[in-house]
Amino acid sequence: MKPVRIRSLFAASALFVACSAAFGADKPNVVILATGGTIAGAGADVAKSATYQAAKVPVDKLIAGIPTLADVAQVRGEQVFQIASESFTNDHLLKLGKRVAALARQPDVDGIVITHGTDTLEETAFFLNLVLKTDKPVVIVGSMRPGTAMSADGMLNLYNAVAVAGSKDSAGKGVLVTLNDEIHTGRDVTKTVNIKTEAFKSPWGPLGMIVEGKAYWFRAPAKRHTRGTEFDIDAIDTLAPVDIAYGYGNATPTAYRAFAQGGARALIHAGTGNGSVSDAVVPALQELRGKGVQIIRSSRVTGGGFVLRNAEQPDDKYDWVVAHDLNPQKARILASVALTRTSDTRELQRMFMEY
Ligand code: DAS
Repeated sequence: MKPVRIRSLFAASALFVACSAAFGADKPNVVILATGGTIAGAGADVAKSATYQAAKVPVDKLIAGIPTLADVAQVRGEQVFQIASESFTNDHLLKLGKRVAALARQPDVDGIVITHGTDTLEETAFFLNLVLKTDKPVVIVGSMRPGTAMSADGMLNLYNAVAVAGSKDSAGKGVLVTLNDEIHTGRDVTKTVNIKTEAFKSPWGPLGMIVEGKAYWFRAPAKRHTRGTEFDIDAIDTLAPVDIAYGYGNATPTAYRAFAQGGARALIHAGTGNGSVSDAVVPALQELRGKGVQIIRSSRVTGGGFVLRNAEQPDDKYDWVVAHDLNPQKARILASVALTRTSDTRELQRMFMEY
């Protein structure tokens, strides 16, 4: 059999992509907003799936690397940032959120995908879930391996994210996160493993699965989100500074005082057990509360369960807030958004129970 000349093979696939795009007119319009991360990473050795540089591959190359995207959607890309997500700031969240909101208002946009580093993906997902007033699918995706590594997961994760974002069934479910064939709510999902492709879990389980480009749904979010939110990204120009301090044996008040000194309007206590606070720290938190700093008890124990008000600490007496089932990093996001609307403890507690 005569060997197929690469040129003709390349021409054939280019023709295929062009045709697919042309025939895609009846396909949903999905915009991919790229921010960086491992899904845009590149390494020097196919055998090294954990040694690479994040945030190297531009969005157009990510799209070109998956010709079959044209089977599920008309896709175009925007490079919003090109950073590793551990370097996200509140300003990045606001800029990204405002861009997503603007695109969601466009009648020619059916769904939005955000490619993102995995380290703080859960924070961005919860933030957008809180502030985007849209029913349109917004799907955040990352990968645990760079595209240069064997068994890289980014290509299929991105294909799946586009398929979910282009599906009418995805509408009205809030901000979604898809990796490793699962679909999670941006509210619950968290990174539980730092070096495997099965890295993301939700304490209350995924919403569904995506298999061969088709979404299968098994539950719906129970908390307020997107269309049902009282927060509006277009009315927020600054997020409140909120910091997190860990609880552990031999803990001291130093970090809490330093954060307050640095301007924190709320402190998230990542407590032991049910958000417990060491006797060595309680007086400092009471003093800081007296100076107007909100104290919010979360727990370093994650994976299911929640901090119960007035159980481990007299929250009513101390005028403190409990983060309910939100882990410390998610509690920081909600506090940063909530404090743009109120400093009232009872109102803050309502928000932590409803979102
Ligand atoms: N540093 C990680 C980040 O950008 C890489 C990744 O896993 O995406 O979040």
